[in-house]
Amino acid sequence: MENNFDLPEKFEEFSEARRNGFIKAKELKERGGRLAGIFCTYTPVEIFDAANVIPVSLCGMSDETIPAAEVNLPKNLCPLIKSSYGFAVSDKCPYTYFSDIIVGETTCDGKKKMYEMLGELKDTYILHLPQGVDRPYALSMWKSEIILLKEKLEKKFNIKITEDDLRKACEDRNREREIKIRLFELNKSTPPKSFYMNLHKVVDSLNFSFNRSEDLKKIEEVINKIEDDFNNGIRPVKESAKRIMITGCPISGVLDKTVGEIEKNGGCVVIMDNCNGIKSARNMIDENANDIYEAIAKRYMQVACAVMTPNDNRMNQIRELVSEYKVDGVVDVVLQSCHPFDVEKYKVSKLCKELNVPYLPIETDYSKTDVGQLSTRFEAFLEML
Ligand code: BJ8
Repeated sequence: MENNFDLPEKFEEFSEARRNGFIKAKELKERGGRLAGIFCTYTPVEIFDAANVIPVSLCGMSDETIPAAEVNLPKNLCPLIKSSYGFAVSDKCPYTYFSDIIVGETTCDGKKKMYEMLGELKDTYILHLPQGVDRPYALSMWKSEIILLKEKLEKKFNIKITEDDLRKACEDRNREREIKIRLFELNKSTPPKSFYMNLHKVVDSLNFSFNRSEDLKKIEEVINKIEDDFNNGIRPVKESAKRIMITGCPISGVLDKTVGEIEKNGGCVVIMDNCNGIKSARNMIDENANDIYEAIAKRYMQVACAVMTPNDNRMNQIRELVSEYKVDGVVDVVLQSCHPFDVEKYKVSKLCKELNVPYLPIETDYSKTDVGQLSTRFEAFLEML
């Protein structure tokens, strides 16, 4: 039976955030504002906030621009990389168009080489991430990179970023993380308080926010409304719905055929541990630390991504979330040709076995060709739980 996960009318504006953001980006530029395109959860957004530069997410979410990308990029590359480059090279992404600067990181090989090509189209700056977090020099290296980014923005925009600006930005972003976590925690209850498709639309709207404090207020209103409804006996999700956790690659480009199909087939995604989900909200910055740059570096080094080796943070995160969200089954979504997450499936499957929680790995791309096949696999997985 199909679940109804339409957003209540009041919240429909969250789905529109990306589209409305285009107009806001244009207006911002007309007012002389500054915009930066970013790609990754390792990006220390506090530096942009302190520089009064609005960071927007540039990750490609559709296969529409992949043919344009494949003119210059190999076909057997992850769709997220091809789509992102395709939007830039075909001038189809207003955010890229209006960005004063693009900032990427040395994460996976495909992305870091693609950034070099983006550099032909826009001023592109690359932060160099350490390859792992267990080396004694990793923290000081990453702190130096964060300071270099600050200096790059100061030079580019002819501004001075003060420590006070930075501390204020850290406080604000910590508050934002707390609100996002409150939103995710709605689904700790039994039954969960919302389908994940709805929660995703709300949280994703922040990737295109031009007035964070106002947008966060709206999100708090949504959280309160969902809680009030639940307390008044409204149950959008059945108690019998199997509780699914999604892990793996970012899935904005395959959301409908993963989360959507799971929820249409009678499951409920209670949490996503990936970069579209709770990964970007976990771990706070120590706002009162003497060395605020080091505090920022420490927080971002805890991001649990398969590009790090070892990546124990991800395993610990999965272990905690499976227990906290009472997960019945884990779905590991790997985008085609994503070697870091594909290889790491081995460790995730072993961990799930140890935790005694059924595990379903899937590999997909941005096309629509496998929607039916995925739906059948989710149906069978949910039945088996
Ligand atoms: S912190 S997950 S946003 S790197 S682009 S690794 S899917 S082959 S996106 Fe990521 Fe930052 Fe990590 Fe998150 Fe694979 Fe594709 Fe590479 Fe990707």
